[in-house]
Amino acid sequence: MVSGPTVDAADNDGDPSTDQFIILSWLDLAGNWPGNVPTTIAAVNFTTTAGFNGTTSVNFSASSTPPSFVLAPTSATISEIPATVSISATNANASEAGPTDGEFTITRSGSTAAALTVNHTTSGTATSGTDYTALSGSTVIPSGASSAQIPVSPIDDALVESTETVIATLSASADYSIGTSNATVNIADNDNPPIITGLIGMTAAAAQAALEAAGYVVTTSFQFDPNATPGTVISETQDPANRTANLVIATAQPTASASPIPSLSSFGLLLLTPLLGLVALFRKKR
Ligand SMILES: [Ca+2]
Ligand SMILES: [Ca+2]
Ligand SMILES: [Ca+2]
Ligand SMILES: [Ca+2]
Repeated sequence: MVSGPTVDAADNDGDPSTDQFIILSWLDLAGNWPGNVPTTIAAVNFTTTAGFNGTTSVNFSASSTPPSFVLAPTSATISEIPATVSISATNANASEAGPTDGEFTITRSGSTAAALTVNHTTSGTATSGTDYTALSGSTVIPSGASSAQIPVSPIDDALVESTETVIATLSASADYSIGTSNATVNIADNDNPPIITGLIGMTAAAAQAALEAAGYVVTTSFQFDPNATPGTVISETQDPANRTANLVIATAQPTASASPIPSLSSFGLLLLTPLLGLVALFRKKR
């Protein structure tokens, strides 16, 4: 290269500050021609500036040519394809216990020459700033790197909660296109519900509501009980560590009856026994 780059008075791209030129070589065509035409007079590497996307042209011209010679230039085009960025959960299991961080990772395709800022938003059932330290909303993939990590740091509170989600979603930008746009980190809870007392004798609905409000998942089973009002709780178990509770609910005492069934070839006697349910005894008709 003889000289440059030098700011050019031309404006080929709508931005007069960016046009530059370089002088590659002076050739003495009358004397020491370096070889047969076409010939290589220089190899030039172009690097696009950070944030450049799209295409631009490189034009060639000769400041003078000797008689009977012309330069027949063809423009070159430089294209920059925006990186494709994706997000994944490289540790999807965060926990209040510890606390133990989760982690998102943003990766990019293509050149790593320049740093790339990737913007993102958060959603999910976990509350930003309450259940976990709020994410900044933008992450820089440094120059020379093809990925960057985003830690998700749970805040260990005393609330009984279910496992909650943090969803990070990449935001659109002219600087990149988006591949996988979102990922989820789960935050496990570590708080046990208290034992709830006084449930026996309550209605099933009231007892279930009290347990669920405390953080239990409630199952129910049923039992004949001649001494209890149908629909009331007659016994219960609670397992705070597993957040489960089972309510045993009294059902109506069925009316005992016994009748032969003459149209069939057998007759039966139905015995209804409290607590043990329905027992049917049959005897073959002779
Ligand atoms: Ca929460
Ligand atoms: Ca929480
Ligand atoms: Ca906790
Ligand atoms: Ca909690």
